[in-house]
Amino acid sequence: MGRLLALTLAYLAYLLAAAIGSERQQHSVQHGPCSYTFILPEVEHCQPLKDFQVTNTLQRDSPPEAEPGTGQSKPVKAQKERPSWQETKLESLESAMENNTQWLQKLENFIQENVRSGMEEMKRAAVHTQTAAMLEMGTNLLSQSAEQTRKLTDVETQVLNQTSRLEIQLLEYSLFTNRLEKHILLQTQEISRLSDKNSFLEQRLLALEARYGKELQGLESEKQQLQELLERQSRLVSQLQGELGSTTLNSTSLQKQQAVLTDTVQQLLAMVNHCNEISNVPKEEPLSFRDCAEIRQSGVTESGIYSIRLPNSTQTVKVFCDMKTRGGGWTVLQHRTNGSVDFHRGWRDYKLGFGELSGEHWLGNDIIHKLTSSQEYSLHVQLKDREGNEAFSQYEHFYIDGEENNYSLHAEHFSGTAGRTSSLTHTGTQFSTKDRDNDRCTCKCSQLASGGWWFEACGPSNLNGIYYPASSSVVRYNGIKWYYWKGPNLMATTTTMMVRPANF
Ligand SMILES: [Ca+2]
Repeated sequence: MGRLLALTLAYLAYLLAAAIGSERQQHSVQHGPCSYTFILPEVEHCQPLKDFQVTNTLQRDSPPEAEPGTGQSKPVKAQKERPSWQETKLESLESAMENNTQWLQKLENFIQENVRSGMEEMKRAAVHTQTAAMLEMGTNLLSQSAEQTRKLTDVETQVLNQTSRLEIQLLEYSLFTNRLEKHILLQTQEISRLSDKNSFLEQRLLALEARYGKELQGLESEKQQLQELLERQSRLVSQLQGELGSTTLNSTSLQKQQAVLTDTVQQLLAMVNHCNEISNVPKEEPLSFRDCAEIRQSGVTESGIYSIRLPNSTQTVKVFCDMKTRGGGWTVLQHRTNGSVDFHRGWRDYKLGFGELSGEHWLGNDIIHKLTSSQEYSLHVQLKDREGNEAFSQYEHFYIDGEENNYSLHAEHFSGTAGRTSSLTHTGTQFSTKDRDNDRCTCKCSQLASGGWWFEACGPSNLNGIYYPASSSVVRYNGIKWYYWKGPNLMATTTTMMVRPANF
């Protein structure tokens, strides 16, 4: 194709040159339907150079057939034959013309073939492209059609389903309506039957009323008589009930009199007991002593129950005074001897005191606080084991705080024979009972060890633990304890805690 284009361009250039030189001498040649015009060189008006040779301005497809010895023989021949140069020129032009004609025919053929083949190729390509586009469009249309068909099918299915549901519902409604109609019919029949029966019964009732009207009147008068009789009987019953009530009252008053008599007898017995007790108790001192020490200092030497007036208070309390131990004058705070009193008690009991002054008792934390905080007191702890061995622990400075500080313990300057180390916990330990846990244990010592005491966690002593008899052989951890004397468990022990002014 490139070559074809070059040839075409060359030919066009030639045609252009011919047009430019149209004023010059032209020669036209008709070849079939085509005509060709040529411009011939005008040699007659110019003097050619020596080395210039006029040649055909047109190029041949192939070089002219070589004539042997043409180059050198031409001038010779010209000289020999001397044909006119125009004839020669004409001949050469004719031959060139022929060559050109042939060349143009070839070119035309070539162009026609190329055009034909190009057109066919273009047609084929166009057909191919169109076919592919058509195929693609067809495919798209098919797929769209399939999609639409599927959607239509879905819609159709839904409509069918809906329709069938509606049909079923309609059927059910019609069945229900039929049943209702039947039921209504039956009810209507029943109502008519009942109304018939009702009218029949009404007629019968009217007949019966007419028939039994007289009998009814008789019965009513009889009923009135019976009512009157019933009222009379009721009045009689009321009278009888009144009589019964008065009889019961008499019985109750008799029972009350009996109870009063019993009380009187008990009071008399109590008075007799009290008189006996008073006769046993030594003569009380005037209520001006603040503790047993003052009573002892007043000359009293017999142990027993005495009244004292608490310091800075008008309150008088009864206490047991030990007038024998180490010079006497001891106010007893606590005493255990036989286990007759339960010491596993709550906060309030330990606050106010409990037990028998002449026997086992706890004087009471409020009294102990008021007494020991009024001046400096010593504490004496007297112990006796089940074999009768005695020992003591003494604290020269002793007092307890008030309830606001949970009766905290203060006991210092220890001495004595009941262990080389003090069994009382250190200063500041608070008092705990089973219902008031003030110890330093995550447990509740008062519940574990029993009784109320200055438990730390839970500490080496508890003189308010459970009193175990001498026969007990198992070691208990909730019994009476004064650890540094006899270990964790004292049995059948006698204990006494008592205070006396430090300067006694
Ligand atoms: Ca605790």
